[in-house]
Amino acid sequence: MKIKTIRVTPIAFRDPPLLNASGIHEPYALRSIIEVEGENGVVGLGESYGDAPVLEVLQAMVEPLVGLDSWDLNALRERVVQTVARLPRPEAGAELAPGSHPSKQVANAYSAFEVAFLDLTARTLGIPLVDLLGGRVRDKVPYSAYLFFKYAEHIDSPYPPDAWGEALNEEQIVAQARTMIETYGFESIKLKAGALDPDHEVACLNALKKAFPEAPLRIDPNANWSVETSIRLAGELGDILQYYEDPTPGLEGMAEVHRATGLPLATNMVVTDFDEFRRSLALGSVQIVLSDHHYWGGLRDTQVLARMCETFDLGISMHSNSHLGISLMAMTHVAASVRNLSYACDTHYPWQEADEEVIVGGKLPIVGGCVELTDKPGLGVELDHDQLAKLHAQFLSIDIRSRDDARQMRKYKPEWTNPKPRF
Ligand code: GKR
Ligand code: MG
Repeated sequence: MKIKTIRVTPIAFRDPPLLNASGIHEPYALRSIIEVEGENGVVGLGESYGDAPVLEVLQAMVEPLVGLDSWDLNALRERVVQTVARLPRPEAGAELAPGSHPSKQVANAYSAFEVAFLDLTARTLGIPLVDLLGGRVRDKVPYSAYLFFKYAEHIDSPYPPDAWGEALNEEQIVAQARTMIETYGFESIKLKAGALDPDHEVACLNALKKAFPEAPLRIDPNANWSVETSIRLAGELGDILQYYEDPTPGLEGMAEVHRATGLPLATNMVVTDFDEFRRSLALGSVQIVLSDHHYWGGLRDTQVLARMCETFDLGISMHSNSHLGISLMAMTHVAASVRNLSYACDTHYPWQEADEEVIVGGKLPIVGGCVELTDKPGLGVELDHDQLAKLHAQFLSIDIRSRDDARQMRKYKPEWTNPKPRF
């Protein structure tokens, strides 16, 4: 289907004060919503990062893509490559979202439009998007309870505090897990670590094990622990971990931790493209790759990655950043097409507010820990234009233009710096 018009709309939605290795989430997360309209009037949807450097590329793509056929993903890639080559290369920041790194400009712009192109094609054909990916091998995709240490409220948000409350100790983190599990039925638990004292974080994971003995557990310090700390704590974690996610920086560091502990290591930080995949294989750095179609280069490259993981006997699952329902459905469609999906995927979705979804009908249900695919065409969701306008107005009303969790943390702790690793 020939493309008539493209719209890229930056939005901002509330994000709770979640702690991580870099600092703390800002009061708003940024995304871009992409609409690709065909000559038949059908609109394909996409969702991606909303940080300024990414947004610049997405907006620069609007004109070169008009007139292309939504089938023509090779031409899409070519035009992304040409456009990025013409733009100035942004500086790298302190990203926890690898997708916003300058080296990912092509991969994430391609991905953002690939989803929307596939959605347009599938809607035009009247089939679910997953059918363009070879069809579903499962009807629903499992996600995990993604726990964060957090403050009770933001220092600088005009909104009242979120309903989750503070989570800094064992009792509070168990309560957070209980709410998440009771509300969404998650069966696996991931604890975002690298924020507080590592021994305290391990004590919290042990408290989770006690409270939810059946749930597979993961801990993710986002590479904020030294090799030494990672190995020492593995001694206490070994028996209760399903996998150890990015304990320490670098492919070499991860390989050393794996050699010393024998634990399965997962990553969304050291294997973020096929070149790193190759180097990781040579070093034995990771045993599970957490894919993210937003920066791996789309839904079809995620399938290629899954095949590579199968070939080399690695596990595969999915990483997430703060996102809304269009991304959740794109993740769900691709995960439903991956035969060897080995673990429940990550999602930040429960952290987003019910009145800030951009799709018709509000937030998508997560039931029994899963998101279910329907037989509706494309991604199976429609854009709510009033909500889009509201969240775009919110974007225009704030001054955040790139995610910076360290800058936000300095509002609480002016001396905050980010040595890597911190512990
Ligand atoms: O949202 O604070 C966060 C996470 O730390 C995120 O930025 C990471 O990219 O969720 C991610 C992860 O698994 O590393
Ligand atoms: Mg991670």
